[in-house]
Amino acid sequence: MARIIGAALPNMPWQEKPAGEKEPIWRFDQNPIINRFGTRRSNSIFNSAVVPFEGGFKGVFRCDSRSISMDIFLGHSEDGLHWRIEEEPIVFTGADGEVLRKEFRYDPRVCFLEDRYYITWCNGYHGPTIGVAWTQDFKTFTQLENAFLPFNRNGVLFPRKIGGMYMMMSRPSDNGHTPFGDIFVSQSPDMEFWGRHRHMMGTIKDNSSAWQSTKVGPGPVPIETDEGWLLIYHGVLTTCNGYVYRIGCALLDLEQPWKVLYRSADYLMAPWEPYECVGDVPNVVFPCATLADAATGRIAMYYGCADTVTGLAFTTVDELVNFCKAHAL
Ligand code: BMA
Repeated sequence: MARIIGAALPNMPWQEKPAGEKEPIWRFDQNPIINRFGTRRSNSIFNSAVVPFEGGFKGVFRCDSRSISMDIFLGHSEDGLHWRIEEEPIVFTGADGEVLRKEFRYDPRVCFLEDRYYITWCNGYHGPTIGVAWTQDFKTFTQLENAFLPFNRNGVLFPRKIGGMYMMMSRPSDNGHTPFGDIFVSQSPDMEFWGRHRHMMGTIKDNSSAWQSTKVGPGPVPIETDEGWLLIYHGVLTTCNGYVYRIGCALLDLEQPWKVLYRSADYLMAPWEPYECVGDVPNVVFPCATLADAATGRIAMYYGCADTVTGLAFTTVDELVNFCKAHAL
């Protein structure tokens, strides 16, 4: 039995695995939990992050507007299922105006680390790079320096220091729809200066796992387990009709997380349901957050569906660890 190292979260959303279900992860039976009309001006709400906060939940949501501007918005929920999303994007404060300069913001992750919640997102600064900010109360938000030079996407923090350093995964990219991409992990003593970049995980170019042959990118903040860091990530295949985004999982070494212990050859989840196959960008499942209960091993995963709506799926630490090992590359 694998064990989550972390806090108990008895009030997280949960549904038992349906009788007869063969998959290692199962969708909430009322998906999608957030439709495209979550705010007055939204075109789509997807690729979003959720954390427990003061007995309830806070979220940072990617809402694309009716003019198709991309920004991140605060959301509030008692149960993790029903959300009230604010009408105006999050306002950040920061010392240097250059840091606050924004072209666009999307695909947020939220990571509780030490005494605060760090938000990382794809931040437009002469092209996409990784924005970083923190909050302690979800009322004021302090933006720090961008972690990297452009072009980069999918900045995802580890939830504690490792070897005395903060660690962040990212996926260097180009300025467009990037037809390549590997996951790297970088270290920082202070959340500002990032270095010691290590290659973690590349694409699979042979026939053994083609769903992740074009690019891969880290998804939610990794979950610490006694078997290693549990990483849920996305993998992309190029087809004659464009990209298909699927979800896989891997176990990383606890002390040297750029070392992959197990990685699934089979995808964990793929766009199968109509709301995942049809939308503004068809055939996309894109995970950005999990909630986990260390007492029971339950995991709830929030994911964007077809770049249009937000879905929720359930699994357990045992299901994922066994899956990584059973189908290891
Ligand atoms: C990626 C990002 C994601 C998006 C995905 C599929 O490059 O832009 O936000 O979900 O493409 O369109």
